[in-house]
Amino acid sequence: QGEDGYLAWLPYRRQETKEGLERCKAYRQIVVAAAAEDGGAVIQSAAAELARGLESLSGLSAAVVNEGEVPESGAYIQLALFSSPAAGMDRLFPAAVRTEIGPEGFTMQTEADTGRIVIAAAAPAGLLYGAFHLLRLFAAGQSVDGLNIQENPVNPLRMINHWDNMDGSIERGYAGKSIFFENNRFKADKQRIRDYARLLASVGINAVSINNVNVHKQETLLITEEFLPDVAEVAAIFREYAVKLFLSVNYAAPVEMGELPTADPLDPAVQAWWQRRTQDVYAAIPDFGGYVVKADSENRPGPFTYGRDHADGANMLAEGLEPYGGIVIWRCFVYNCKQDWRDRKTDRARAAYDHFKPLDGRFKDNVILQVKNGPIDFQVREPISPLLGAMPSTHQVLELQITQEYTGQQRHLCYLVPQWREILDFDTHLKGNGSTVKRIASGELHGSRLAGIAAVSNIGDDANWTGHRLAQANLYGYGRLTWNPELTSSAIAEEWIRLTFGNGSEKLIRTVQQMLLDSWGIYESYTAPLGVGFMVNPDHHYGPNVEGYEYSMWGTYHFADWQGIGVDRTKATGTGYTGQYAGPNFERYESLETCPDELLLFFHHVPYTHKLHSGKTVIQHIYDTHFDGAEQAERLAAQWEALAGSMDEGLHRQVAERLAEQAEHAKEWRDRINTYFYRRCGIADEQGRTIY
Ligand code: GCW
Repeated sequence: QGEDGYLAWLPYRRQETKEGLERCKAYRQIVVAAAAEDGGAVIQSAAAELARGLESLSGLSAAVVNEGEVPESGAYIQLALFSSPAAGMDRLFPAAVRTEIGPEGFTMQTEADTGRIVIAAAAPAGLLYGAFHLLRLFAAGQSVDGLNIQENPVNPLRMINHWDNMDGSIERGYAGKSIFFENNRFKADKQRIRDYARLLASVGINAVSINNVNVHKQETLLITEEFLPDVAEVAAIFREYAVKLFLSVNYAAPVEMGELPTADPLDPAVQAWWQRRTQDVYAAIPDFGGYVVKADSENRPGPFTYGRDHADGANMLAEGLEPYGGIVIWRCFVYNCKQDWRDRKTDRARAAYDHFKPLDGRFKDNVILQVKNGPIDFQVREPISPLLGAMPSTHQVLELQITQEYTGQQRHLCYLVPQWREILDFDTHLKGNGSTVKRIASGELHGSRLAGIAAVSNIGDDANWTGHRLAQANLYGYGRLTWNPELTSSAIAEEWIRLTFGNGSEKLIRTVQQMLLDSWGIYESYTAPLGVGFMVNPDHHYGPNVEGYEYSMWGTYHFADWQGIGVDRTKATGTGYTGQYAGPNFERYESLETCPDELLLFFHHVPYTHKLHSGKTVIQHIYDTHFDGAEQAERLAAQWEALAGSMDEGLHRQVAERLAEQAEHAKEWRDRINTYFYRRCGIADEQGRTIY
């Protein structure tokens, strides 16, 4: 049952208990009560998923039947749109319930006398999400008696961004090659894309961009007649699973394709060019999502070349998309990547806010700004970007990174859901207490029409999608959390484990859950102390290199000298970055007394002897966390070892190998970091452990 990991969390393992098995056996007929017109394909996917899942869970055949063939007696599952005249709909779902269900939500009830389970929704996507929800209950061995569920996704946009190139490579990909492209074309075999669409839909993802935000020569042509037929084919696959397709576009496309001398957004010829191209795109894909744009960022072209700003640039594209209901997702990852390391005034952390905040109110209504969770770049620990929520008149989405660029590259275990929970729970105080990032992401805080979360994918064509088998938990968790940011990290972990490994061994479930929950903290402790980032090897970003970026142009410094370390970003004496935060957060970060330990060196430059709230000095904290982190990485491997025999051998070995590598590599991190700082400051470890 999918031990190679291809089925990920959808293997629907045969139920282990008699009770669980009986339950699945009872529900092997799926009745669709909905008009076949629009959304028919999505409803068919929902029904087919239920049949496939129950067949696998029960070991008996299951079937989708027409309304006319409704079984006379016995339990069955019914999928019904509110608009359908199916039996008992008004009684089960009175108006008061229906009004609570949004366009992608669903409601579900088990009828007491018959055992019939009815999933109902306003639109097809809701039925699909309801189907996967019900399958999760069956697979987890839970009772389905007396169900009375109402669910709506909290975030309107729940998106995955791919950084796939058409040559088949994936920027920051750690799980093989692209499932979309090879040899500068689309892959002929689309089966894998369909299987991927299932995975995404099963956790509620509703949008995907398939090509890298760094749009190179070949990818620039994705919006042309050369590739639109292929794009349309892929869009059609995703459409069956209610996932909208987006493309990343090259801001300088009219120039790079040799069609215009300029890409100036205020030039009417440029505007007309994009309108025409966009018209072509919609002719091929009527429900196309829109464009994702990385402009004026890391050497990519953009409106700055023409003396225009980002509002000019984004609005020009938005105009072309507007007649079709398309949107522009404009990234805010804009900073000076040609900084002189000697220049202590320029602070990369400030850049996004400095560039975009003044433009609030100038963007068209179909533009969304995409803001990375931290002000620098997906480090294991960063403060929350102060730009999030700071533009009340502008739509925003939060950008997260599922691919583990800076968190172990899927060779180390790092379950990121706890980090994302922290981000979402962060109180910006922008509109008083409780102005959390999750309320900004959902659009609720500022009443935004467009809002949500996007994240960089961690999958490739490795048999198990994510390289490290346990890294599947991050993709799963991202979807679930984006659907409902109130779900806890531990509940999501348990769901994923039960779906992936089955319910057979309580020991396995608890062990893997604990490993996942501990892993982010462990990774942080042997890599980046107290909010310092970028102590990694340049370019590929894997492995320790304390000064790898210290004298570079990328603006990512820690300023360690013989006396101290950290970046003074205070208003009083530093770069003034703290001033971008609202009142209470500004005060908390500005003052050494109140700045939380884990972010201390992000905000302050302090002597190695500075005492933390924990009571330790900075240098002793560095030593302790690194010794401890390496030990804990070893413990992870040992915990996994104890599970040998409780799962397929090949699967066990695959993860064991990665954990062994992690434990070894954690020692390298420990010794490099500890030795570097010991040599810098000459202060001995209080416990006299070996430092080189
Ligand atoms: O994290 C950095 C990566 C780049 C990436 C960039 C971005 C796609 O190192 O590889 O480019 O961010 O987010 O645009």
